[in-house]
Amino acid sequence: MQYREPGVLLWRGFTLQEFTNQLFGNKYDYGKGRQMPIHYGSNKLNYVTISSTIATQIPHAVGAAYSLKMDKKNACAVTYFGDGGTSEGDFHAAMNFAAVMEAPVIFICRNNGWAISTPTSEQFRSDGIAVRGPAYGMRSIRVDGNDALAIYSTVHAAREMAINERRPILIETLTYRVGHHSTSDDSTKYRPADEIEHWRKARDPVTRFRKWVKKNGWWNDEDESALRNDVRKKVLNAIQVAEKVEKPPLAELFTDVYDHPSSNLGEQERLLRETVKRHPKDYPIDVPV
Ligand SMILES: Cc1ncc(C[n+]2csc(CCOP(=O)(O)OP(=O)(O)O)c2C)c(N)n1
Repeated sequence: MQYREPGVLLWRGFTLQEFTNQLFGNKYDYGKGRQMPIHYGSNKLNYVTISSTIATQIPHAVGAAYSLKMDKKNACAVTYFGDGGTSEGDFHAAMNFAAVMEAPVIFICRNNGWAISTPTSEQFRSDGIAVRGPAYGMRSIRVDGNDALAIYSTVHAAREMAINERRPILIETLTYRVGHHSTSDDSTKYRPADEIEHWRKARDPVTRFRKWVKKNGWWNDEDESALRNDVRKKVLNAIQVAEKVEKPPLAELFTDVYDHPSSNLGEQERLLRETVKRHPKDYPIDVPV
């Protein structure tokens, strides 16, 4: 997973409280407070922890898919990445490995035109990403990434192919990153404001989907404001609960990587405990040692 796919987790049933526990790094966070915010993961929901290190998850997904194939499981792996991720060596190694080993994996590339401030024109000269699939020996589907229904039927078809034929497939979703890359980015510094406004107003995928469900009589303004109020309340409640939960024990900072912690790790733990003891005012008392 990259960092723009919390929707997959929501869809699979990750609760708002589970999201919030991760954001607050409290003792119920499955990552034990050791990751940056938004790095969710769930064993139960088969969702490998988000990786901000661009593209590292792509070969991992191919390995997972190959293992599913060896175990004759009726399942496939799915991995997500941006256009920026395709400029990494990991992407190319993963694509080739998947094609040669015929691993049942769906690669979903979210081509939103920008990798932070780098436009796709400075990243590749190919016609987007979809053409790379056949070059490696796998099929590709290019789809309008702002059309929710088109995405649904594309992924549905891709999953059938990956599982029934036990082969990889690449999906390129064409879209535009209307938001800044992150809260520390100001995208008006490197692209025209009217371009952003055009996509925000004329091409917004939520507006488009809303129009469709309204036209079919499945949704109206009252439904929408009721849903918004309900979700706002649930989010605020989840925050209030999560912020009161104590942090994971300090000892957890040093577990789960090595079977036998190395001597320098032991030294770091000793130094940390000394520091906490020496500066009791600077460390919250709710951190168990
Ligand atoms: C290996 C690595 N190199 C650089 C970065 C810094 N970085 C963070 S996001 C990003 C851009 C990724 O491109 P894309 O997925 O297209 O991004 P977005 O659409 O989110 O802007 C970069 C270069 C990183 N996280 N990891």
